[in-house]
Amino acid sequence: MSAIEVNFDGLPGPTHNYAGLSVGNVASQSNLGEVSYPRAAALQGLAKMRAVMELGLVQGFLPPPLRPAAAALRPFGFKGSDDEVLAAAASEDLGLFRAACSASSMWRANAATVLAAPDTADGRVHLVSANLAGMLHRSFEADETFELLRRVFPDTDRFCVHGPLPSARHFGDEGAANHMRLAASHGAPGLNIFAHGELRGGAYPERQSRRASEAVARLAGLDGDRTLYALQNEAAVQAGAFHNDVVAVANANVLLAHPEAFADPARLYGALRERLPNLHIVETFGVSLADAVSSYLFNSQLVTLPDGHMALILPSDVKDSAVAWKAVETVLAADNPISEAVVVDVRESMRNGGGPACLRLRVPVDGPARAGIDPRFLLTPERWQALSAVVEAHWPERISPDDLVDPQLWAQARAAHAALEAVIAD
Ligand code: SUG
Repeated sequence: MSAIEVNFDGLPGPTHNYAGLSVGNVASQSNLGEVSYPRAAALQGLAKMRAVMELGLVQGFLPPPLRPAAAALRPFGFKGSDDEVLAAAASEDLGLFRAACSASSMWRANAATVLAAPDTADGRVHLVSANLAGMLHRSFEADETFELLRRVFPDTDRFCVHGPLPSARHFGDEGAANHMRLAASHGAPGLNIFAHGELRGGAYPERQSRRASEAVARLAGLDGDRTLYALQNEAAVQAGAFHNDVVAVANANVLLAHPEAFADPARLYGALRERLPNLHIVETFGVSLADAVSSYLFNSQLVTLPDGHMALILPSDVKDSAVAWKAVETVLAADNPISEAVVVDVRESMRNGGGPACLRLRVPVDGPARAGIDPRFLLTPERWQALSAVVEAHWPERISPDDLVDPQLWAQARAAHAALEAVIAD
């Protein structure tokens, strides 16, 4: 089997809510305090996974960790049973408590940076768990993600799963959201592009540090000649594109990018063209940074279909924006490998700043590596049905901000988590 890419989608967890936790994330901030619909969020996520499977692609999923995370609160001095810990945190430090309730693990593009086997020194796929040090609620995910990835990729002859970098702002690492790979095909040696921020004093935090990207490249043993670092454009970060995957997406030999994504696009594109002669750089014009951030046009998944063409998997919000949809039509009509647009509804995730590309972690594998993935995390129609049934039975229909402190919600979330684990173990 030739090399393919498996998309592992994060399943939105039963505590999905709008607590406005992410400073600099326009959607998260503007939906603060709104009622959320966790069951709909998970079913939308599952429908997207199904749509990708139906394109003939291999689809995986990653379950959410248990939330609220009483364990994450204990280091702050809260004691007693899990309910006692949660109740004390809710009354003494509501912000910390809310961070422990977030279902933000659904955005698995932030789980890890994945380095393809043809690019690494030892020929294994390397996954470097992200520390997500820039946001408190997201930093709680890092160790659990490391554990989960070791479970999903147990074959150490094919995969090397690294723990997160030390958790400090100096090493802020947001995983695959700030990494792109370009190559003649998934199985060919690639160019690894790390898009990073810098402390420039803007109002919104720059989450990915260059030092972290360099450490990731070092850990995987990437070839320095084929590794590029690109500074994100400050205007893009301050417009809400703190993750580069909100303004650019790459697949094989195609890069679709907003003209203002990078601080120095001419230098980056020149370096890429020099190293990859059959590269297509697809730029859109007439879409402002604000349009890009509100529609998440560039947060589409760009995937290679079994017939070799590429499809863009877009959030329905792109269809709602005349200017973004016009850009899609222009891209489809132009001379490039992108021939199809698939529209998915991931509105619950979008309202917290997560589009189709945020929801998935892409893992390039050849035949033996694919066989080394724990099959319980790969979707079949039957497993998809079983997951949907668990969600229907256990995920709360709606959560309003006050519900988060209700012990009944905590009990429901624990039952949902146990039921999901039972399906995985089956
Ligand atoms: O880290 N939202 C996420 C969205 C992540 C988007 N991921 C990518 N672009 N790859 C974040 O800001 C909101 C949670 C809240 O407000 O409750 C949140 O964490």
